[in-house]
Amino acid sequence: MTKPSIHFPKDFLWGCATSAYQIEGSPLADGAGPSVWHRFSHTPGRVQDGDTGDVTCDHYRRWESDVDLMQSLGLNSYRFSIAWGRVLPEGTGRVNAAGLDFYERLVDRLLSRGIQPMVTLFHWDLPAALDDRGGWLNRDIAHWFAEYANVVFRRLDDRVKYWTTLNEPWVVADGGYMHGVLAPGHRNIFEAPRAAHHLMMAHGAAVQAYRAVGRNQIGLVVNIEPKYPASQSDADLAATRRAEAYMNRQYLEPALLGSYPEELHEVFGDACPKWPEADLKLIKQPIDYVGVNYYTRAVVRSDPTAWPLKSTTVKQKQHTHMETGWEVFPQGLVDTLLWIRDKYGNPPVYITENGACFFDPPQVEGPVLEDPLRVDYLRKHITAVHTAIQRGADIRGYFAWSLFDNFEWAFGFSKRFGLVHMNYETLKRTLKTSAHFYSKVIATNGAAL
Ligand code: NCW
Ligand code: CA
Repeated sequence: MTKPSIHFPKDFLWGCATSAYQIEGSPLADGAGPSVWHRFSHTPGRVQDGDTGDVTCDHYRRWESDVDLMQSLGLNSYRFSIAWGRVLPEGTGRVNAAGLDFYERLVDRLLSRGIQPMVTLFHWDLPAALDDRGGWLNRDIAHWFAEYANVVFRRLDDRVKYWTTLNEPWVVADGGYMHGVLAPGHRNIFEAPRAAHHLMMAHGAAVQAYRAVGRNQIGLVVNIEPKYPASQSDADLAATRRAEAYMNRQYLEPALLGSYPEELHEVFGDACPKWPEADLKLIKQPIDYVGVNYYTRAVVRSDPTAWPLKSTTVKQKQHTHMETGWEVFPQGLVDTLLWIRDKYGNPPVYITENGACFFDPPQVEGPVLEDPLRVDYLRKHITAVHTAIQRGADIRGYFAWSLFDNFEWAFGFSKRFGLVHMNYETLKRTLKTSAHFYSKVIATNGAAL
């Protein structure tokens, strides 16, 4: 018996994803203004081993050969982000032509190689000048973001079909304002829900701006980590709902339904603000797709001593874990995609990130680096996407995170997610087995799984 071969819909997008600060390097080149990540990484103690994005993959200078590399892998799409501070060095006001030119050349080269760009406007590198004005804590940021978005739309919407406002607003609010492990490094339960709300207002304002000038598709990218109760006790079930409201529904619900989950009151307590109806109206703009970043799940147990959620994640020892500590759980991707299908009216969905962080075994010899755990991860998760499609979820594309190993935020270069290995001394790019595997999956539209 051979298993029936898998085929994805015609016109399915197969891509890889990256972000500006993680791969570009040259963060201040050609008139760019510094970002909060530039500041944060240059603050001693903030990033592991003192790593910074000053050079990283040097993509800012190697973009041409990097696009050739993507073409050689057979990608039909590529998801990247624009550094706000390259386009508007002070965040608002003066446009830096050289910054826009860089992205325009990149888009043109991608298109000339048959690769559709999917452009993210914000993947965490807020201009430092705006942080000085309060950053995500200042309500005005919705206007600042729409101004920036508008500049980019006017220049590139004739060629870019897929736009994203924000990447993973939860990570910005939680890592940047609640726990302080990501830029700008605040740890304040009163700030986190404000930052989250202003992120969502910025999303809404940018979508609104897009409807005035844009002709194509715009969406929001959220990280979804499905939550499963550790037991059926009332306490564990309630803890699971809290965790899921905080991480997953806090962003999808206002964007798609126009309200915040009730459970946020239990999460934030006295720090839970009440927002004007007009804000929620702004946030709930019709969007063309939902972008889902999926890596792992969490099994949740109630724990009254744990700040701030009063719950903890129970490690599932029977399963493989990534170097980030994340459990490998492909069924969670099926569950997530079916949950979105059912809860939000089956919107078009792109898997905008999915991938694995493992140490690559040392290269013995030859041009290829073996990464069997990553191959296994990709095979199981892409198969999960196919299962969800067969059950009626409207999935339009899949982007592997990441094209190369890169600057993994507070972990610096210690964590590798790439299908292509990066030698940070020589900047040589070497394909891993996972890159070859993914290439075959694309070439056969899934049959090689
Ligand atoms: S949430 C997260 N990631 C990885 C990142 O490379 C990508 O930019 C994100 O969209 C892969 O997918 C998302 N990384 C979280 C980093 C948290 C670091 C916390 C450090 C604590 C010491
Ligand atoms: Ca290092």
